[in-house]
Amino acid sequence: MKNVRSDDHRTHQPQVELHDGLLVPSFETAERWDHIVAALEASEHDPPETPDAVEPELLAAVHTPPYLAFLSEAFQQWEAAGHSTPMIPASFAPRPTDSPEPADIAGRLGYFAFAAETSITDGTWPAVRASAAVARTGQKLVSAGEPSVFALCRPPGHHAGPDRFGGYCFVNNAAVAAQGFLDDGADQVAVLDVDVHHGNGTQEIFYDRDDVMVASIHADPQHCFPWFWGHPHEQGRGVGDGYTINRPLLPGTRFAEWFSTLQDLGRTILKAGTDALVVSLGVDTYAGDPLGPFELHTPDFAAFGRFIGGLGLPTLYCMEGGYAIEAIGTNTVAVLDGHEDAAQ
Ligand code: SP5
Ligand code: ZN
Repeated sequence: MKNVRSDDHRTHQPQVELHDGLLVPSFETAERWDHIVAALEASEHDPPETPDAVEPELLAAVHTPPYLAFLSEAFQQWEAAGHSTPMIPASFAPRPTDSPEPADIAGRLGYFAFAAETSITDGTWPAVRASAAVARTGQKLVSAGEPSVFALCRPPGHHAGPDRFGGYCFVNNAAVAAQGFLDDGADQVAVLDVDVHHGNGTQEIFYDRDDVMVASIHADPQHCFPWFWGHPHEQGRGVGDGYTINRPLLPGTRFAEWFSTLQDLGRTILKAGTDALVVSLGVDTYAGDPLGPFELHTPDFAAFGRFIGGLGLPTLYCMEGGYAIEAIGTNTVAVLDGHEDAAQ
């Protein structure tokens, strides 16, 4: 399977995150990307494709212009205010809000954030743009006839909503790809989100729409981040009613139950007349993951990939989470190899 990746992710170097009341070393690191690349290279995957820049208009189709302006200039405004520390939001706007966007950078930071574990640093914005470009380039390859492509996005994207960052995500790469499929001729797209955390950002971006189905299987938000989204009653709104599907499962869930739920989502996606599939591929469902309470093992990832390959849909995988650093590459490549086995 072709893969798309960019070294430009490396400028995003979050040092610390707020975790259980302490600033600890970031879980989301450049090293995650290195381990995935090492596993790709060890298993004879195609040499990488490098991305073309992502069109600003496409970013603006899934995010608001004020939010994109904030991301692009945040760290410079922070420095101009005399800071050199990472930007960590500490105050949050109610939603909905009638408040205008604050002028002060600390206020802007909270206005466009929903969680405090994610920091913005000097090189965040170029890395975020490169990550979206990786997704867009992968999507264009699939739209041009490549049966399946892996977009090695970093930072991840599925928690990023129209105008909020959090959960290590800034621009929603999967949403960029889904919108890109539509722009390039698809009528009906599905995003299948298998990261252990609910993809609240993707859900919010497409909540009112019937051209992108968003289906997510994740740890029950009663027990797991992002806490406030991902319940079964969240089903979409207006013409989008029925096009958001949430299947939360309890902490401790093992492969058998996870997979039967997933098969159900796969059938629903096929029935919707899907032309192209975006898989938000988090491997933080792994039993050894420090941030996910599910109990999947490496062979389970291969079985998952075989199932997706068997759906026979043009498929783009976008990398999301996965924090068991020693296993992230093996598990990710197990999915891709499983897919190729089934698709042949
Ligand atoms: C893309 C992605 O996987 N983002 C995940 C972001 C998770 N951030 C917050 C995690 C909070 C975990 N708290 C667990 C407490 C265990 N003692
Ligand atoms: Zn996750």
